Amino acid sequence: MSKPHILQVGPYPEWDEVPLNEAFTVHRYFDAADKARFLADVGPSVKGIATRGELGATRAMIEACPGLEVVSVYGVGFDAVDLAACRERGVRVTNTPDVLTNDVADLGVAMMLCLSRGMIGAESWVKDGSWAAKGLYPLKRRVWGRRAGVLGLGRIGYEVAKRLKGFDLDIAYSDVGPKSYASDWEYIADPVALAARSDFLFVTLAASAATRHIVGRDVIAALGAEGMLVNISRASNIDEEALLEALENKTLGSAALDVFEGEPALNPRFLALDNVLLQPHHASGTIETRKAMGQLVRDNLAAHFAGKPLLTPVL
Ligand code: 8YV
Repeated sequence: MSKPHILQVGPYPEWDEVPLNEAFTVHRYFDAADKARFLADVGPSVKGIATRGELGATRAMIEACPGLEVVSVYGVGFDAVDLAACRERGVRVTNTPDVLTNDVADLGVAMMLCLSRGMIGAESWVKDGSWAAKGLYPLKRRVWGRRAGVLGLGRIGYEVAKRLKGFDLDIAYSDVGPKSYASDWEYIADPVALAARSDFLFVTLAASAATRHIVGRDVIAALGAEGMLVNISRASNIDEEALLEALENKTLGSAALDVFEGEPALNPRFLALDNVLLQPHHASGTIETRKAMGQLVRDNLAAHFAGKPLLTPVL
């Protein structure tokens, strides 16, 4: 039996490339010099798209593949997939929820600890000889006992809150409604009010058109000069211009960010700041989790082409 043709939008680790190529005829979009021409050439044979969370699948890509049946996303976030285009053509969409939840939550909490305690600067202080030459490292801010807000108490937000509880933080959250599984934590519907009572504000919302810039000037102002914003979701959830201005003017204390508009080419203004911790969108980036994500991408494709139910359907 001939192998289904797959359009692979971005690279995967070797341990995923090998089994993907065994099971499918793979067309590597990211290697193509002339993307439009490549799509015109291979599109008619493509039945499935394997993509990454941040790359998704555009309408142009979807429309270039008239026989497309399924899009399998390596990531929980599917905001970069044109769902309307998929719906119009009856294309199924899958993602990789659950397997990455704990790693993403770990990185969010690690960023809070690292930035609050000044660990990056402290290491430089040791390595560049400042400790010996200048003496003690400047004092930083405590984490335990302070107030944390979690904006979006889905799977990842819940795991963040659970971890914060271990650090004796006073936790509140915001979501479309109170959650039955969060009775220990205060529910605050309004993100501005949540920010106003938080020292640390975690953004853990699934991104969509409805959540675009949900963290705007008002939320950032409410978090204030002593507050820290932690984003492990998508850049589109934050008004990045307002964030940069607030960090530059010090009307926001600090920000720990794993995601950026236009990443990996982030706004160079971020690089000049001394009140940020910048990470290269790697909250799910552990070997264990990425192996599980790759497996789930392939299992969803295999299930679809075997006529079986999808494991983790989005559409
Ligand atoms: C991945 C992600 O970094 O799950 C998501 O939505 O953004 C991340 O886990 C990304 O999808 C890998 O390309």
